[in-house]
Amino acid sequence: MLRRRRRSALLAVGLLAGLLAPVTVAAPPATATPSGSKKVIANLWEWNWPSVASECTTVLGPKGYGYVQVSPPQEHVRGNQWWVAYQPVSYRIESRKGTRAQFQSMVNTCHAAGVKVIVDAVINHMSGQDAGGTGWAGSSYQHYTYPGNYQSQDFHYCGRNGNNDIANYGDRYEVQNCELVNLADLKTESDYVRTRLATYLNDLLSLGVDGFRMDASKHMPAADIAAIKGKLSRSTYIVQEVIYGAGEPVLPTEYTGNGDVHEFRYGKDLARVFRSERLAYLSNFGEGWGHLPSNVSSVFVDNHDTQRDVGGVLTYRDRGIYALANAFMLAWPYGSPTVMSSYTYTNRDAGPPSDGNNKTLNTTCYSGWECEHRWPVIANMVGFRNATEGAGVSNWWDNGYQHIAFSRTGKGFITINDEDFAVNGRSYYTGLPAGRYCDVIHGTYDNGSCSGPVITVDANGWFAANVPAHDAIAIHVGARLS
Ligand code: ARE
Ligand code: CA
Repeated sequence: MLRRRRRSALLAVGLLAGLLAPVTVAAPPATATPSGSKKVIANLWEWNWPSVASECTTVLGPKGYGYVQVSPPQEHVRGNQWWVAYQPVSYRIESRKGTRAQFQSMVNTCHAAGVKVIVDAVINHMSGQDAGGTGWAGSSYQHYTYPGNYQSQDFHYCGRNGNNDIANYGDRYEVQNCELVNLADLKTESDYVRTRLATYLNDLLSLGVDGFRMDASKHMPAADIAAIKGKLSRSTYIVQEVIYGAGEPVLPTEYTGNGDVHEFRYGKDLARVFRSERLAYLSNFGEGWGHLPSNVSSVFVDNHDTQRDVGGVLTYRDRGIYALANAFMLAWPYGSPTVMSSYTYTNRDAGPPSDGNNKTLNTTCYSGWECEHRWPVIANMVGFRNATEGAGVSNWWDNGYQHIAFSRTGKGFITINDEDFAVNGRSYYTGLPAGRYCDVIHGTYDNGSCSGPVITVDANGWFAANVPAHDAIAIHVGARLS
C-alpha cells in the first residue's frame, strides 16, 4: 500500500498557490478554465443533438451544469461503432448525431437554458480507412484525399514502422508525425492546414459554440495548436487531450499556455484511493500529488477512453462508489470537473442505441443509456459545487482510514464514510451558519423544500448524524431551509 505524506496544514496554502500559478508558456491569451459561475461540464457523450437540446432545458440548466460537452459533429466515416466520429471525412456539420440545423437549434436551446456548449474537435487527423469510401453526408474520400479540403501533400508520412503508425510513445517525433492507429495525420505545421482547421472551428463559433475539447492534442506540437488558436475569430475555452504517460517526452505541461489540459492521473489516482488505499490520503489531492496546476486542470472520474481501454478507473459499473467519487470531485476545489454520461455496453466498439442506418436514437435514460449526470447524488452535488465556488477547504478531518470530512469555508460541508461499517452518533464541525440544511446526498433541494433528511447545524457550527457504510452527507448554503 502506498503511503502519502499528510500535509493537511499546508492544504489551503497549496491550493492558493495553484490558483495563482503563473502561466509560463508564451502563447495567445488563453481562456483557461471555463468562465462564469457555473463551471461543471456534463459530457453527454454520443448523444444526438435533439436529445442534448432537451436535456439542457429539462436537466442540465435546472441542475446548475454550466457546460455540455458534445461528441464530434463533423461528417465522419460510416459504420455503427462509436469511434467513427473520430474519423473526419469533411467539416460539414452532418453526422449520425444530426444535421447542421439540429446542431444550431441545440446550441440555441442550451444557451437559452444557461448552458454553454463545448465541442469535441478532431483536428489532428482525418480517416484511417485504407480503402476510402463515402462519408456519412455523402462526401467521397480516399485515405489521403478529401476533395475540397485536403490532398496528399497535406499529410505526414513518417516512414517508420512499415506502416507510418506510432509505435514508440517515447519518441516525440514519432508521436507527433506518425499516424495514431492508421489515422491520416495532418501537417499541422502547414499554414494551409492550420487555416482549414481554423475555418472549421470558426464555423462552429459562428453557430455559437463556446469551447473546444482538442482531441489527440499530444499528437500535435503545442505551438501548432497555438497557431490554430491564433486564427480563431474570438477567444474561446480550450481543453486539450494530452494523456500523461510515465516516461513519455510529450508532457501535459507543454500545453497549458493554450488553455486547460485533461489531467488523466486524477481519475486513476482517485480510483486507486477508493479501491485499495485510504480516503484519508486525499487531504492534498491534486497538485500535492503531482497533478497539473488547478487553474489549468480538467478533471473527471472517467471518460469514454478510460472506461474502455486504459482501465483502472471507476465507472458507472461501480455504482455507489462511483457516485461517491464524483461527489468528492465536485466537493473538492481542484481543477474543472467534468461529469461523464455514458451508454451501457459490453463490446468495446459498440455504438450507442441507433436505428437500422446507424443514426443515433434519442436518448432514453436508464434504458441503454446510463445518464450518470442525472444520478441524484451527482446532479445534486453540482449545486454544491456552484454554491461553494471560490471557498477554500477548512476543517479537514479523517479517521486515518476511509472516513473523511471537510468544509468549503462558510459555504458547505461534506463527510464521506467509505468504511465497511456505519459511523453513528458522531458530531461534525462545519463552521457553517446555524440552520437547517438539506442533505443533498440523500435528498433534493427544490424551492425551499428537501426531499430527504434535514441536517441541523447548531449555533456553534456543529451537527450530529449517522453516516452509513459507503455513504456520505453533504450540506451547503444554497440548500438551506431556514
Ligand atoms: C479505430 C480502430 C483502429 C483503426 C482506426 C482507423 O479501433 O483499429 O486502426 O479506427 O481505422 C478512437 C478509438 C480508436 C479508433 C479511433 C478512430 O479509441 O479505437 O480507431 O477513434 O476511429 C492515445 C492517444 C489519445 C487517444 C487514445 C485512444 O494519445 O489521443 O490513444 N484518444 C483520442 C480519443 C479516442 C480516439 C482518438 C483520440 C482518435 O479520445 O477515442 O480514438 O481520434 C498511452 C499513451 C496515450 C495513448 C494510450 C492508448 O496511455 O500515453 O497517449 O492514447 O496509451 O494508446
Ligand atoms: Ca500529428
